[in-house]
Amino acid sequence: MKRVSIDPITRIEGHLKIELDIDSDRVKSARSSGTLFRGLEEMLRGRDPRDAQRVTQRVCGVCPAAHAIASAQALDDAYGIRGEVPPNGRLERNLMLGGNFIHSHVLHFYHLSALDYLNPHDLEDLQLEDVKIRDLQSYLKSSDGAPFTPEYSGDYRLGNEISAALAGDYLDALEVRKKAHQMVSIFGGKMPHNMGTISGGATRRPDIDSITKFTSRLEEIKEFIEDRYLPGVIEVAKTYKDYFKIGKGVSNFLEYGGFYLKRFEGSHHNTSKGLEGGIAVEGESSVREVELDRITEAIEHSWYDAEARGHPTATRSVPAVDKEGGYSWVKAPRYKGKPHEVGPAARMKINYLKGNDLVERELGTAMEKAGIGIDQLNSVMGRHLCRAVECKCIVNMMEGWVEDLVPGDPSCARYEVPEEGKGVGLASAPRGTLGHWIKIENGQISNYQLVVPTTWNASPRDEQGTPGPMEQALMGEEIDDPDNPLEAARIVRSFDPCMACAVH
Ligand code: NFE
Ligand code: MG
Repeated sequence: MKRVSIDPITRIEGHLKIELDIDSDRVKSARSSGTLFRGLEEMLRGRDPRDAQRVTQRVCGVCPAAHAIASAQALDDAYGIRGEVPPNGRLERNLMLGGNFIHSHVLHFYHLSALDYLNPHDLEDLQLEDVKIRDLQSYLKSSDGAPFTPEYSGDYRLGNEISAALAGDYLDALEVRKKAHQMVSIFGGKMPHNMGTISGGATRRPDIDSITKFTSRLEEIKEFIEDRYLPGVIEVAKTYKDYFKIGKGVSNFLEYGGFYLKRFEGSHHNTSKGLEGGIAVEGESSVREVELDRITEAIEHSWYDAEARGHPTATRSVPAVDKEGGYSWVKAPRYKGKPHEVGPAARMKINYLKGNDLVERELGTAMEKAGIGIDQLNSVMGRHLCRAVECKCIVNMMEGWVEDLVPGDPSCARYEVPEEGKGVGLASAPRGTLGHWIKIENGQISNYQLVVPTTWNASPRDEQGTPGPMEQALMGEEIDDPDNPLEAARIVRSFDPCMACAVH
């Protein structure tokens, strides 16, 4: 048995350590460890509830719009104004979140993952027309390759032509990310950490200027997503088809759903959403409803005190630094006691099975082009493919939302801030499904708990000793060279882990 430690695993957000026990070239056991304590939930206690939207966005610079919406909706719920958010406020929230999704998915594929498959050094001696790529070539020749040097490299299979196209897209993706950030800031004031999402709706009344600026960027981005990102992912997926069999995690997928299409209608579940929620269990063709009271967090192997165990309405996140058996600052969220994978693969599969027309069409086409079936989404390439398909679906929906804005109409409800209350805010975030739970007493936050996408995926073992989704995706897989565990890096990165979020 050989123990391999990847610490930190690079090109993700935050600090993640992966420990593997490898025997006869196979992973016998895997441990995922968040190595940083942050304590934002504890910091929120005693603050003005309206600070939640500001503070919780600081959990992360990559998905702040998701935290903004979850916290604003938790406040809407606690204040009893969920149904009063005007259409402009609802649409602007969707548009800011959509901009954040585009940025995050494009960042992940090109700047965090593509170098697992594309070796920029292959390009050094090619005769290429593209000026930007020629610049990249001369840069690579004059430097030690940073920031393109992958730590775990090899098994490069893409031909020169695809590699050159992807390298060009890698550079153009930087510009796309900038435009996506600008889109969020048109309604949010700035990005990351927008100021525009507040309880009651959003701060900026849309006008012709903001709508035009938003639309022009959306159309440019759309071209990139449809003509380059999605086809690029399909090309990589076809070349690495074996990775549709590698990295299969748990057999349960979870999503609450997000992007409200109508005014809030009594419950999150009943309100129609651009991407619907549910539970998809492998081998079943129907999707089950999520029962929120069945969510718990285990902490037997996390460095937290016993108070942190249970449902997010009844826990605190008190650290227990030297706890025996602990190996992570990430808690272990479970649904009905079982680990569930969250993220684009879960969301796309759930929406496909529920008959969401847009997802059915786009995912169906992409699966056909990649030559796979629905069960293969639970894999390294399945996750990449679903992320790109989801990006295309969201851009498509955003075109409708921006058209529905009514210039000059209010974007926020008027309300009184009550002294007491409790609420939940649920949202889709780029890496999966997100929940915020708030309790207000004497005008202050008395408790605030977040259960975050990467907390689900990168969770450690629970009280039964059941490993988390990413741990299970690693277990049983072949590692050709334990000194260069590139298969493990590819599996982990396919989840797009964000450890800043996971530990919060
Ligand atoms: Ni820091 Fe996040 C997303 C949220 S993930 S990126 O997407 O919420 O855990
Ligand atoms: Mg939490």
